[in-house]
Amino acid sequence: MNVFWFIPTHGDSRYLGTAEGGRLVSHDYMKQVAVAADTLGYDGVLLPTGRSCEDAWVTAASLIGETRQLKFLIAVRPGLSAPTLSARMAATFDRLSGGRLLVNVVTGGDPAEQESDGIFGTHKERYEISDEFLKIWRDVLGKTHTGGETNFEGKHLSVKGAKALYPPVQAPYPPLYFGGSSDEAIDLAAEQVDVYLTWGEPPAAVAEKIATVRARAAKAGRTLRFGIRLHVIVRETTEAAWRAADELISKLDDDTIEKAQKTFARMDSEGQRRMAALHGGKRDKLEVSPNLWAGVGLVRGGAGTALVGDGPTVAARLKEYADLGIDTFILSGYPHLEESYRFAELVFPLLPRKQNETLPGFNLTGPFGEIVGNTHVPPPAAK
Ligand code: FMN
Repeated sequence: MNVFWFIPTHGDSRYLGTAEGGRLVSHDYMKQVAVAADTLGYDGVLLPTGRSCEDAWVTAASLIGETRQLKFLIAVRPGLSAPTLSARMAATFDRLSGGRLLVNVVTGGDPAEQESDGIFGTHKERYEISDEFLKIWRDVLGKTHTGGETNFEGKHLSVKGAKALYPPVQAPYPPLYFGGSSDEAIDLAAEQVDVYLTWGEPPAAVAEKIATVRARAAKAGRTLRFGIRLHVIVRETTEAAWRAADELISKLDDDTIEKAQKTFARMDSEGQRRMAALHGGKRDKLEVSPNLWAGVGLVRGGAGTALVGDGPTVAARLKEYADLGIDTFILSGYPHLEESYRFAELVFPLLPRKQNETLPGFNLTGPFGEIVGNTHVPPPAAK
């Protein structure tokens, strides 16, 4: 299992839908979250993209020197930048970070936001652009190792004699992750990306999606890996976890929910439609599958579900997804700093994953905990 955390570049909250307990997401704060994820042994962090986020490339670049092993899964919207520029940025980032770049290709699902960025095509046309973008991007980076130029003439994008001179550390290029649930998205994933990501739908729906993507990839002679994006609310007891879920939306009023749902309804993202359909904007039936809670999606776009429970329960639910073929879990919790610790303490020991032995602290002998009476080390925790 690969376990990732999340850099909250669009804000961090203690209670959803209100500024109460909200937190300034400064560079210092993002650094704290990144350093926590790095030292706790998370494999990477996701940085989203969009007009509500601090820029993912700039933010991630500012965190390279603060971290040692953490990978940066940077969201990139094709259409917003030239594929050659994006390829060169990827090569530079991969070189400067010693091979710690992963790219999350996201076409974007809000026409209003896209138009505000000068992208006026339909959903289908946006995916055509993503397809052409990736063909150029992959070819340009591939040729940094072998030499040669890229010539491509597409419906939307064309380049002549394109090249990048400095190869990325990872060959042929940093792994491509991808999120999107529409038919066009699945075709694109099947043909061009390495890891298909889904938001946290119930296991039966995820199983269906995986089967569809696998079958289409097989037609293209390819195999993909799979990942899932979920929030987590984990506490020492399942009762306490459900109380924490209720608290998270305890200051959220109905007007705010309605406003958010109206915005989601104008989007043309199939993935967003599937997320919103889980709760229909109503608070009364938020446990949409055992321990899977859709409360976050009442106001948050995109990833809208959380696994709720004590450590063993959440670990068991994650293993359920793993059994379906998911190997990468991109998690988050509010607030992101404290919850990164909470999840690592309560769930990491229960997951089938290798501890990174190069991490600071790994070789300390422990047991951990403050010395008792200046003399005795505290007894080991009961298992
Ligand atoms: N869209 C963004 O604009 N920015 C993001 O950072 C972003 N991150 C995503 C992360 C995951 C795990 C997934 C599954 C999707 C993400 N998306 C993001 C949504 C994609 O842009 C997707 O292309 C969009 O929902 C429309 O595609 P669809 O109609 O194929 O679902």
